[in-house]
Parts: sequence; C-alpha cells; structure tokens
Amino acid sequence: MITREKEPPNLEMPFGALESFVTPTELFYVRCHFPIPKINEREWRLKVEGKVGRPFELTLDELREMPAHTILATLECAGNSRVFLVPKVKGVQWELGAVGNAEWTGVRLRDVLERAQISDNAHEIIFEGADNGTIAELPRPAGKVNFARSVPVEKAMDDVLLAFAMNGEPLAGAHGFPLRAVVPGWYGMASVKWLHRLIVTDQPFNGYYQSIDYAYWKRDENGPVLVPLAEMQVKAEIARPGNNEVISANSKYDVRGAAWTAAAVVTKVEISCDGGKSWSEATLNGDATENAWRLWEFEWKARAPGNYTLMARATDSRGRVQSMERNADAGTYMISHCLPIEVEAR
Ligand SMILES: Nc1nc2c(c(=O)[nH]1)N[C@H]1C(S)=C(S)[C@@H](COP(=O)(O)O)O[C@H]1N2
Ligand SMILES: [Mo]
Repeated sequence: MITREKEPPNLEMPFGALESFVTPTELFYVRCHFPIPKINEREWRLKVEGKVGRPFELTLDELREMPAHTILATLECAGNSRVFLVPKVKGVQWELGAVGNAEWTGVRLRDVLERAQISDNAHEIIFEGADNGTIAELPRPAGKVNFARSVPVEKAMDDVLLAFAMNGEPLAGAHGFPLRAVVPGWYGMASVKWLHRLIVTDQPFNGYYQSIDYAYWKRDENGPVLVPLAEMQVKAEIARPGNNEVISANSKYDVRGAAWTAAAVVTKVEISCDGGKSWSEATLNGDATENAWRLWEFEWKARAPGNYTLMARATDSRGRVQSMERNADAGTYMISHCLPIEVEAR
C-alpha cells in the first residue's frame, strides 16, 4: 500500500496491483479523517433515534441474529485521482488507487428502520461514526466533530447495508469495525465507518462533512447551490501500464483496468493510445453487477518506439459517457474525466 498519510492512516492501493474482481482486504484503500477509534465489542451499541416511534439500541450479537445479506459494492473516494488535477488542489493527493470492490455482509438498513417505526415526515437518515476530533482548516466548527453523513430516506430504504463483514471476515479496524454503512453507488464518504448512531431527521442534514467538506457548488438558474456529493460518476481507470512506464515497442501489451458507475452497469470501455484521437473497444470481463466495478482488458502493440498517451473511457447502461474534460464545477472532488497515462515504448 502507498502511505499518503501516516496518522491517521490514509493508504492507497498501488493500482497496478489490480488483479481480481474482488479487492483483497489488504489492498483495499483506507481513508480516515481521525484516528481509528478503539471500540470494545461488548460495550458497543448501535443507537437508533430521532423521528422514530420507537428508539432502541442493538448489540452486535442482536445485529448478527437478524437476516444477513451479502452484496458487492465498489467504493471510490470522491478525491480519488486528485493528483491528476493541474493546477494542484488541496486534499490528499490520491493517484488511482483510492477505489476498491468488496463483498459486504450485514443487515439491511431498511430492516432496522422498520423496527424503529420512522415518522411519516422523515427526510434523511444520519450515520454517525464513533471517530471524532478537531478540524484544523478554516472554516471549521469549534470543538470536536464526529464523522457523519446522511442519505435520503428513499436511498436508506432501498439498498443501504449495515455491514459487519468485508470479504467474508469481520470488518478490520481500519474499515470500520464493528459496523459500517455501505451506500452502493455513492462515493466512499457516504459509507460511514465505526457506525454507532442512526438519527432519523425531518430536515436536510447540514453537518461538516455534508456541507463544508464533501459538497460542491452545482449550477442552478437561481445561482449556484451547495450540494452534498452523492452518486459516483461513470469512470474507467487504467491499471496497467502505469504512468511513465517504459514498455517494449512491437510486442503485445495487455492493457488492463476497471470501470464503474452508479445505479447502472458499465456497458462499454474504449481505449485510446493516441491521446484521445482514435478509440477501440476493450473486452469487458465477467458479468455486469450493478454498483460493482467491471474489469476490462485490451491488447495493444506500440508499432514504433516513442511516447504514447493512453486513455480509457467508460459508458454505462444509462447512456452516460465519461467526459474528456475535467468538470471544473466539481471543485476538488469527482475526478472522473478520462485520465492520461503516459508511456514510452522503446
Ligand atoms: N467514521 C468514518 N467513516 C468514514 C470515513 C471516516 O473518516 N470516518 N471516511 C470516509 C471516506 S471519505 C471514504 S472514501 C470511505 C473509505 O472507506 P475505507 O477506508 O474502508 O476504504 O470511508 C468513509 N467513511
Ligand atoms: Mo473519501
């Protein structure tokens, strides 16, 4: 893993190591805003409160006794690929590896909420993590903040999972032990780790990580409005070759990577080896699974020694095509345009 920050741990997968559809846990990126909280499994509770008829708490054993579900979901950090932005913007300088695809096991959020009898005017569900700390950068709230994010009730009742296992093992400390939210199709920040409280609210949630951080200014007829980040954009990334790799001219090279989207499946990945002038279709591997990435490959031969710019471009079943240009409205997040990978053939 590449260490982007030592403490709290922020680790990225060396994306060239991409080999399998399911990312092994030891290669799954880690994004932490605060030190990993030490949680005693016996004392830990999930509190369900707010606009509910029946607030209650669950122990880990009680959660494990509920009907379990396993899903595949790709998590991409909203700041993934930030290192490609010129001029440089603030934030962790992720390359290509702040993304992974895992198998998550847990209980449906819907099942927990039904037990709590949420009010008819419930609007959002806030996920609060046990981790907290003070924020260094201005503007910032005074005192400590817990990492927290919300989802609308419709999403909560649809496919959000409260996961206690990842790739068939209890969640590791870095990935949210003992319980995390998994919000399929949304950028990683929505999948709150070390979950200890669900708050049902009748108001739009305005917390720090929902407004100051992990939000962007969306154009609107009445002027730009601050919108929390949510769904991942369609995106393909090249794992091999790596940026600035030297390859052999006139021999076959297996270009490989992954592509993902939200609430849809990837239907096409195209590769350009001339900086976006001409494109050819890559082969998509395996079956398409909604909200999980798809691996692809493309056989390429650099016909002459020289420099080449490789790009991958994904299209999804909702007809969305990865764009060539960076969308400046996205600020420091959602880096989903076609990323140039420079290689030299010798
Ligand atoms: N409680 C808590 N949950 C969190 C975070 C955090 O710092 N604290 N980071 C978020 C972000 S920004 C991302 S991208 C994902 C990363 O999940 P991972 O570390 O398991 O890869 O967790 C999200 N959930
Ligand atoms: Mo993130």
